[in-house]
Amino acid sequence: MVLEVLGEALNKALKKLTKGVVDEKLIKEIVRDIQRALIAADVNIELVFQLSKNIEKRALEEKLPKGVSRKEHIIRIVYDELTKILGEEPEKIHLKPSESTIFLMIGIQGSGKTTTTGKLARFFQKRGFKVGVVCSDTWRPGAYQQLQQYCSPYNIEVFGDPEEKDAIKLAKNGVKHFRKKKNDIIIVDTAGRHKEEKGLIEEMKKISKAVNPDEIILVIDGTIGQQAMAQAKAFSKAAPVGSIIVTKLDGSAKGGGALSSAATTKAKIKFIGEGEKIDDIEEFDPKKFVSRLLGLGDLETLLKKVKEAATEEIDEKYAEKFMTGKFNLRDMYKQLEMVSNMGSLQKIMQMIPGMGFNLPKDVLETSEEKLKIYKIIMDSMTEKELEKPKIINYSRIKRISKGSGRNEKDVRELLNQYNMMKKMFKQFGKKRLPKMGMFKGMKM
Ligand SMILES: Nc1nc2c(ncn2[C@@H]2O[C@H](COP(=O)(O)OP(=O)(O)OP(=O)(O)O)[C@@H](O)[C@H]2O)c(=O)[nH]1
Ligand SMILES: [Mg+2]
Repeated sequence: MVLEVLGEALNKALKKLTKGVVDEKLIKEIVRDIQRALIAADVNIELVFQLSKNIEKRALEEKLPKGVSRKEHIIRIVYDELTKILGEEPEKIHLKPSESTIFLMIGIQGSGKTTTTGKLARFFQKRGFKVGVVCSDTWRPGAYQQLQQYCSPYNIEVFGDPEEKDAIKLAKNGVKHFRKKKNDIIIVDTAGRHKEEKGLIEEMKKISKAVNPDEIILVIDGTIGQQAMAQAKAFSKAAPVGSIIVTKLDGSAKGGGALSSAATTKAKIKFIGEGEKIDDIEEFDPKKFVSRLLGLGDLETLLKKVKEAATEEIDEKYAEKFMTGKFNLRDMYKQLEMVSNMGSLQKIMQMIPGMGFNLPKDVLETSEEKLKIYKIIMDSMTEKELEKPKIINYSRIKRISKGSGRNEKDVRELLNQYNMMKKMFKQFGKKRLPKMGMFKGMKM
């Protein structure tokens, strides 16, 4: 598990909530514990103070949402504030739907570029993409073999030539080679060693010009703590860094510092590396990361509960939208998400007079796994498609499938579910449009 030390310390602080009365004294004590834990993880002092001030203020002043205890509320606040400093929403890497997407890996010596190149190649291969890897490192002895070692067990092709001394030529030829083969993704690994730093930056710029990457990925060693920001800024000056990958979070006590400081730069953290093995990489999702960090297995339940309290009163217009079949894909997703929490649609249906039958289970119940897949697919749709799913024809399905890395069957399944729900609701709506007032106060 990542950042164990920090996680344990935060967890211990929050555990105090379960003992004794939650009063101002205890809140202050917990905030102080959290401060200490974050500082120990090398999180920037100013950031720590801002964060603890926010937590304290909110914990003392905010009104408790209905049905939520003070303890739960404070955990929620800590979670919120920690998530905020890490960037809240996950940032995705964009892939070009119809031609090769080129990633250029850069970073200082030993930051983990080559390892991460292998990990990324495998990550995308697992999602159905054809990936090629280019070794343009002419400085590190055995650089090509190192890449081979990661890639060959998975039949990921590595382009390189240990005899060639011209890095720019290697990069260019490698990209050309994989373009010809119509690879979806081409990852170019570069050198971190060089005679001198200036030369390294120069070479990086030249390679970038030669291959014209879609995304420059900066690899940062997580053990450097809050210096990560300075490093990200220095590289961004030399090249338009599009995303950051922070590595070695498995063994570092300073990971919190590296993540929080890299999160303040323009380029966003999109992946994190948590080990030396090829599968030790994951997409960086601040919310998921924080809940894991806090070690709150039941955080999900808690968040649901808070959400439940907040959505207790459902919007009449929203209900009407459904009952008349005038909802779009986004509405459906929101609905499915809620339903998977508490079976609310069924409840609504049962409350409609004269509708004493049950809805087919598979239409209403969508597993969390499925929901995740739907979310990924919907992320690859345009605004127009989300609003008006009717326009999604075969070529759009193909594009969405490619962009999301899910197969066409999944895309079709999502659309089918939408159409089915729409049809069903339309029928019900026609039969008997309930007085919308009855939805008021109902949990959805
Ligand atoms: N524990 C751990 N080790 C890692 C991680 N990522 C990389 N490493 C190790 O860090 C060392 C350097 O990794 P490389 O991938 O060779 O780094 P590089 O940036 O390509 O290095 P140069 O090519 O010399 O610039 C290796 O021993 C890797 O096994 C990680 O996420 N966790
Ligand atoms: Mg390397």
